Amino acid sequence: MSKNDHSIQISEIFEEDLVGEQVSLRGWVYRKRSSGNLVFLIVRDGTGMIQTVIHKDNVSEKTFEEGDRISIESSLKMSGVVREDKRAPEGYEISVNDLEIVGLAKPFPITKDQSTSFLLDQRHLWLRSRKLRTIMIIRNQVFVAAREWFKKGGWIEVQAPMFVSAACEGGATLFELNYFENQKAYLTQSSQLYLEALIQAFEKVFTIAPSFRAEKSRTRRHLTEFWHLEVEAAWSDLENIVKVQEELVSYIAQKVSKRMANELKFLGRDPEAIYQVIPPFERVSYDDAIEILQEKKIDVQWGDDLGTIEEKTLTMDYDKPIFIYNYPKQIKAFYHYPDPERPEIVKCDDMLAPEGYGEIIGGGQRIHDLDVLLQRLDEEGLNIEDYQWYIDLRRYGTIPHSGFGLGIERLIAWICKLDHIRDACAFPRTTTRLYP
Ligand code: NSS
Repeated sequence: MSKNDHSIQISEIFEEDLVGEQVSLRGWVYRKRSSGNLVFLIVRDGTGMIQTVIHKDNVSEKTFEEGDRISIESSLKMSGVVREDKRAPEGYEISVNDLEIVGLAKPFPITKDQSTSFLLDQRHLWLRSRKLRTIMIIRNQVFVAAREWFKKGGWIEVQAPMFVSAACEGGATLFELNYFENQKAYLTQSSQLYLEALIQAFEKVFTIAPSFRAEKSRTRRHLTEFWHLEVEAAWSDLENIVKVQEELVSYIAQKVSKRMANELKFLGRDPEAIYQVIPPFERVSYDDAIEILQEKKIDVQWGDDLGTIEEKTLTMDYDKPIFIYNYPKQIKAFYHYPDPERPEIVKCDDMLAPEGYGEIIGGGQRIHDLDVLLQRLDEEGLNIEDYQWYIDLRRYGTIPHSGFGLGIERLIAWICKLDHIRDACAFPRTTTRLYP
């Protein structure tokens, strides 16, 4: 490679005027086509794709041979001159004058029309596909936008442990493992209980971390390992935390729709529809939700949990998320704050995304009274010893507080209009998938 080359990333070709300039780039072969004296390579790097052409008359014999034998997904370094070319997919082309194969690829196993399970087995390679790269780049913007929103509001980012000694969301979905000296440990289902400790030092905290659920349910919206954005705020009640939820989700939706408009379009999602996700979101009490469902002839009684069909029916007439609030105590975890005027319900909320995507957030106000908490733990048959540190928080300067957890993959599945939650993350973990 010549020393004076301007080394670039592909996106720079579209952003800067480099026509006529000699450039060098590194990447992978996405597509290849040859005809006589010409080899066309579509080259991909971390920022984009560009058509390149190797003309036998313009290069050394060795370079042409390299171009001729290079295979799909081989890695390469090349130099050439940027040309404007209306026929090239992106309007630019590189006329190659030097090429070096870095890693010659074996015949790439992924071709057209392969089964979902084959593609999942080849996930480590399939991540190079346009669809998955597009989703992952949007996913990145979801993280970026979320952190921006928290930064603007003065929230503190914290981290909780992944190994825990007790359940947050009930024993049925706990992953158990052997810790040292015959101790049992579990993989965390939620960082919430730890965030409740941290707010007593920092007041407004959030974390973005994996959570684990041994969910037997094989659905389009359950993973066994998912990324969980969790928020906890001191001096905060249900209405307060509901506002935080709608502002956060709206901010992410607006930023992603603006910054990732082309990517969303490629996935079949109209960015404008996501841009319109602006507060306030409709608030429907659980009581009303049951009535609405019964009117729509759904077989559901007060006290039942809301499943996929119920959530889909409730959100059918909306094009942005809605809240269902104040669920019956018996279908919610022990930590929810019972309404003092109606102790059979708790001050909690779920945010449901439209178009059948369903619950993307679960949250609410927490019990801050020591005796009420002890009573709820007892009612749920939980071992008080396992929760002593958590109970302590009510002994030393307790405060009203609330929080929530947002499932990152569920949010992405809805924003990107995906058929299945597993495509919202790079290496999905489900009941039947642990490889690659
Ligand atoms: O069980 S949640 O409804 N609530 C909690 O875990 C609270 N402890 C969070 C908190 O208040 N800090 O889960 C919260 C969200 C839920 O709305 C989903 O969006 C997501 O976490 N979630 C999942 N996503 C993917 N797969 C599975 N299995 C899953 N379970 C929950």
